[in-house]
Amino acid sequence: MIPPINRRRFLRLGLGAFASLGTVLGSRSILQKHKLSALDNPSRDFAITEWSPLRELAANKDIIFGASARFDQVMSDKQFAVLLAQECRLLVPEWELKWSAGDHHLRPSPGEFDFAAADAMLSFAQTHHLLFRGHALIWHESLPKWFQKVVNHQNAAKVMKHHIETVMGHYRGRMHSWDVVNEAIEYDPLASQRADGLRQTPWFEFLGPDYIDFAFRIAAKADPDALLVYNDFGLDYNTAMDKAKRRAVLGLLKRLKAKGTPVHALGIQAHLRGDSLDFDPQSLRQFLKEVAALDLKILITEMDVNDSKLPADIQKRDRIVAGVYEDYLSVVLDEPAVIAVITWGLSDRYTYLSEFFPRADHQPVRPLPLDTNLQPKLAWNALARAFQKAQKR
Ligand code: 9MR
Repeated sequence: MIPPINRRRFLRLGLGAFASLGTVLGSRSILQKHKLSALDNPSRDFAITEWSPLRELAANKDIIFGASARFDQVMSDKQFAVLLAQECRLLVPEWELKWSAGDHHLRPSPGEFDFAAADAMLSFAQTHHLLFRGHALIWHESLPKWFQKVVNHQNAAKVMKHHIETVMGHYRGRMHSWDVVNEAIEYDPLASQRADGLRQTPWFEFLGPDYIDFAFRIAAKADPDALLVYNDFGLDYNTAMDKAKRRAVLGLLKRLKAKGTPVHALGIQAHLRGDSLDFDPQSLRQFLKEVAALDLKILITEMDVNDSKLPADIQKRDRIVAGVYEDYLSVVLDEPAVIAVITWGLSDRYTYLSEFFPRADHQPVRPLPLDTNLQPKLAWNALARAFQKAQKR
């Protein structure tokens, strides 16, 4: 999770001491505003020639289009569920396969597994011919309260093995892919003490850097049919931090491949920012090429465009967001190793961004392809156009 720098943290970091910083930030924010207005091109055309569901437009190029959703959304909102089944070829539960998220607990206690919600989602997926994807087996977030009390150096390997074997075993042969390890590189690898940038998670602390290899080896045995994915964020832009993250992720993947770890794909989350000025097609292409050269597939796993800093005007905002979708996808879909595009939610009706990154003006956020009334926005057109322009895999 990206920690916002609030005033208190700002002061705690000691930055408040620099009296001149206010002036610097002031002029920088004017410059930023000026550059932001350049992001909007009112004459940019998102016209489309074919109104087929995204799943079909993507499938024409052998690309999988999917989205995440939650149990309560799929079960209680019929209108939404219809759209999900219509637009998507793949479904990934946003909470239900994590150890513990929101009010859902896959792992209520050390000895228990509650598959009811994820099972219901799988059955929805099967009824509507959607592939099912698992997220996430080994992650430092969304761990249950008991984890800290129960798991230690002595039993961590056993706990990990038991979790992966039980959960993957339960869905064996029925999953498209699994995020086996999620976000194992530090939020900012530049600030890391370690050259490899590995994040200091409980798993790392208990088992050392080899926990990643260990998890993948157990996973490969538990479900030999599933595509095994390493998933991470912060890989999208040409900033110092994202460049360091790309380097660290590539390093990790190279080490895993050299060891013969059964990792099959990189998941690039692609939580994009509508106000970023740091998108650089060439360096992104290069990164994708280097990943593909390791004989790995690539999945875009959690795409959305954060519009919290964009102008309030909805036409403008939607145009900028759609532009970000189209610019990004036109680059990534040029790489034949990219086999799937998954958005983190399908409709603005349900997006984690409204809780995690609300707008200062309290207007609803608009980061996804469908609006709150489930109508397609320009972002939908952008996805459709990108699939139409893509080469067949
Ligand atoms: O969208 C998810 C939010 O509802 C959960 O509270 C949170 C913790 O489980 O996770 C969010 O999803 C994250 C995903 O699992 C991993 N990548 C970043 C996503 C957004 O924070």
